[in-house]
Amino acid sequence: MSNCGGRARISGAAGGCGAAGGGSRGRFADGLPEHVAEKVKRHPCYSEEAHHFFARMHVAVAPACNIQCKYCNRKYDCMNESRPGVTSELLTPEEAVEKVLAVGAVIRNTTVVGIAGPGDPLANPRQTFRTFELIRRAAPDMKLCLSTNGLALPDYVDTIRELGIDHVTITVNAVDPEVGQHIYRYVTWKGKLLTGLEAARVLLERQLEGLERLVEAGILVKINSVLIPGINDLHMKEISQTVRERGAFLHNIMPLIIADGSDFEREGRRGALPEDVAAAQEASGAGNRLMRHCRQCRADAVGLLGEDRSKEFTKEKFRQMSARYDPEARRKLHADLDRRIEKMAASRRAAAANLQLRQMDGLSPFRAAVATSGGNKVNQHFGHAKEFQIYEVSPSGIAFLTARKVESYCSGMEACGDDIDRIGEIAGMIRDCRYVLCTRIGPEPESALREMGIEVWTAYGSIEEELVRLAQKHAAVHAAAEA
Ligand code: CLF
Ligand code: SF4
Repeated sequence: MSNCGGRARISGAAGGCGAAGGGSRGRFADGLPEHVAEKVKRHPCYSEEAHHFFARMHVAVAPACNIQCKYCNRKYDCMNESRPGVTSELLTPEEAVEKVLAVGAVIRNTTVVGIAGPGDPLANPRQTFRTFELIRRAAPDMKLCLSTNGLALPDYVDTIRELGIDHVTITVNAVDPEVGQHIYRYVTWKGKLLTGLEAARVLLERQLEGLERLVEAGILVKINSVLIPGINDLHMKEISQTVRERGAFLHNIMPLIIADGSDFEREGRRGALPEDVAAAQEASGAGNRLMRHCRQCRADAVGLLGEDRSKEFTKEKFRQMSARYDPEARRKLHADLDRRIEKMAASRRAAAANLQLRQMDGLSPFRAAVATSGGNKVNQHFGHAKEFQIYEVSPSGIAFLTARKVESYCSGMEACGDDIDRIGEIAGMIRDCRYVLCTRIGPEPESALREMGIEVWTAYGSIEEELVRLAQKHAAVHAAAEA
């Protein structure tokens, strides 16, 4: 398995790779066995590089849940993989397959179908497995992915393997029942409602048993952990170590977002901040085995991780779609995207080499926020950006740190009023950055950013190439200031 450097480092010299082993064949070979590399190379959640090009979709077929997390309001989707406050349109297995064929026909770079709710997929085994079975027959080029709280997992490992489900996520928020007892209101187990320590102990035993058995069966397992300030923030390192020892492939530390109507809202708890997550990631020591590009998507998510196209595929809409699911056209596109990932990897290696040269000029490290809608390009107007990808540039390379969602202040449909409050909120989200890269920006936001010490770099093109150009300017300015 991969043993590359930390922070999904994009550096040839560091031998680094993406969150799950990078995107190029060479870099897969650096750390991952071939069969594992094959599994992750088109999975946007398991490979940081793949997520720029390949999309996933979720089908919401699983309404029930068998536990009650204190951060969850069950009016909405399961929060172990979803942002709070989102309600998905429930589908039958047959409708789900119809949707998969419609999405796969229109968004041909969709390579993964996940079931992540709206409740727990394994608390709804009939619907979940029937759906996977139908998809496997109708669209065998789709990878199958499952996300669960893990309570029922040991009972279904054989079924998961037999159905060819290659990727499973387990949400593990504690590896000590003393901690877990503060996270779960109850667990329903063998017809009983368990609470407190006993509930947390049973859930943990089942999660770890499920993890070990999946690993034995050769299935890649990702662990999601919801970081809850004051409860498990300092416990993340232990979680990371415990699950890695048992063979988990990847650890994803997700910030708690307080859901309306949840126990945690009533308790007056606060959500996790980007700095809480960064500190936990740093402490976990999981290095490249950390997922840093999760977008906490919806149980009916569609599209690249950074975009949400679910509204284009409501039941009413996908039923009327006539586009044909074309396996050959999909195969060609996927091969083409593989080549673009290769190109991106080469460009990252070149960037790393270039930055090493710049070290002679005294390049001081800096962070940059990139406005992008995917494709590994700077390609968004500042006001249209719905997220910023945060990179750190230093003499040892370019490191992808994380993606931060924002609410864009300009729809592009009409003159945007340069909403100062919204601009301030966005600037606050990227305040640790020295630069922002975007295709264009208005004078108001540019001056608001400058007041915060953030400079604007307008460009259109490869993120690495633009970051290298920016680094050259940054180093020159630095050298002039020193002189
Ligand atoms: Fe979906 Fe999850 Fe599979 Fe991905 S999501 S079931 S592993 S296909 Fe991905 Fe979304 Fe983060 Fe989940 S960005 S919330 S990690
Ligand atoms: Fe909610 Fe998901 Fe927890 Fe169930 S497992 S209570 S649906 S967050």
